[in-house]
Amino acid sequence: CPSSPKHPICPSEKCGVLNVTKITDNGKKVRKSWTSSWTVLQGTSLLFAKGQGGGTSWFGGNQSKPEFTVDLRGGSVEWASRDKSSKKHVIELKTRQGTELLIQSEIDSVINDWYKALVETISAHAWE
Ligand code: I3S
Repeated sequence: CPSSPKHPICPSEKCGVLNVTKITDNGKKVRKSWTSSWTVLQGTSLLFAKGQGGGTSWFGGNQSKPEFTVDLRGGSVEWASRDKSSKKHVIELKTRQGTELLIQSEIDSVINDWYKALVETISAHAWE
């Protein structure tokens, strides 16, 4: 995982900056709000920290916590249909808890790698 000057620590298999919005929260539809998030895949958890310009404080250190975490076990991932977003390269992630997220990057190779990583994580833990 490449480190960046703003995020020197990457303790996980995969991390990077992605555009993210929730569309459903525990089964309830919510208004879209795209934000750029530092995203970390750690085991079966996907963690998001809001904002990429927040100085050194980051949840890999000891000062701050992730903004939001989802458990990938029992979830599903697919490429979002055009009615979900007008953006390119959008992944739709659904959790067992009934939260749906859209995850996007303008860079094909970046989003394709995330897609693979999410599919692998979900299928590797399918029986948990
Ligand atoms: O699915 P929608 O409602 O077309 O999503 C768009 C809106 O969330 C829009 O914000 P407001 O209508 O709340 O101002 C966002 O700016 C757009 O990015 C959303 O659409 P895309 O197609 O970019 O996901």
